[in-house]
Amino acid sequence: MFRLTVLAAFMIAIGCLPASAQDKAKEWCTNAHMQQMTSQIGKMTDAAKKKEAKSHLAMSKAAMKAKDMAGCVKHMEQAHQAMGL
Ligand SMILES: [Cu+2]
Repeated sequence: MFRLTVLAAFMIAIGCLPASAQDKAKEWCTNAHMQQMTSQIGKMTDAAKKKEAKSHLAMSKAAMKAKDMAGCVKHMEQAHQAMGL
């Protein structure tokens, strides 16, 4: 029952996002992408931008864990920006 409630809340959170954000959430808000981001940030040479990217990635990860897909996408976009993507 609890699992169902969590799943339902998740579906609602996804459903509230615009279609483009839903696609982004599916692509970015995954453990695989988080790992990819961590390794890419590790290769950055600009210390200030690296720190910025890291902090946005941490917030994106936290949002993902909280099933906050809108927040996850928002912070991921900011992390990408700091990385110059
Ligand atoms: Cu990313």
